[in-house]
Amino acid sequence: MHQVSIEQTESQRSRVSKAFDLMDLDGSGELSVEDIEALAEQLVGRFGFAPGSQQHEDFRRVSTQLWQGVQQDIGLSAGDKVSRKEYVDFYANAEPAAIRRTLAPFTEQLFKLFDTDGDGRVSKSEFERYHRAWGVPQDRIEGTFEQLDTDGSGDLSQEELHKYLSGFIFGDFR
Ligand SMILES: [Ca+2]
Ligand SMILES: [Ca+2]
Ligand SMILES: [Ca+2]
Repeated sequence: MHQVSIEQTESQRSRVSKAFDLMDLDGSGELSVEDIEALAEQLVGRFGFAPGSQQHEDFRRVSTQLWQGVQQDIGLSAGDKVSRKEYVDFYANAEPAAIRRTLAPFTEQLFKLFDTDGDGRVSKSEFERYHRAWGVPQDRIEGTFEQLDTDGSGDLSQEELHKYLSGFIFGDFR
């Protein structure tokens, strides 16, 4: 039993570490506010929203909130950068509720970007549209969608999308 839990911890650490790489856009080995701003620019650009648009501004705001949340979680102050070790040590062991709190404003905003018809659900075609812009192959998009649609409703709720984003940013599907 003990053996298994060590392995789980190790694989969780490696997932969080990969998520860190994804966020550390300039590859400096530390997360800074510049990384988060660049990530926000990149994401919004992929959705096709121009700099200065409302969507762009909203997204910058929630990205800053996400960044502040990460710093608070880890116990740093405003100007500090976040090292890989600090990030992994915290998020590999974080409670899902803590992650949810940190990620919520970001998830809600990103959900609005996905949900282009504003019906409160992300349909498969809304999900595909975004991922095609990243050049993700169709079979992988479909596989991911099926995996995320845990209740099999054929579309994604905010809850289901949250798990996906949580995996990207903090290294696990929760
Ligand atoms: Ca960096
Ligand atoms: Ca929709
Ligand atoms: Ca669903």
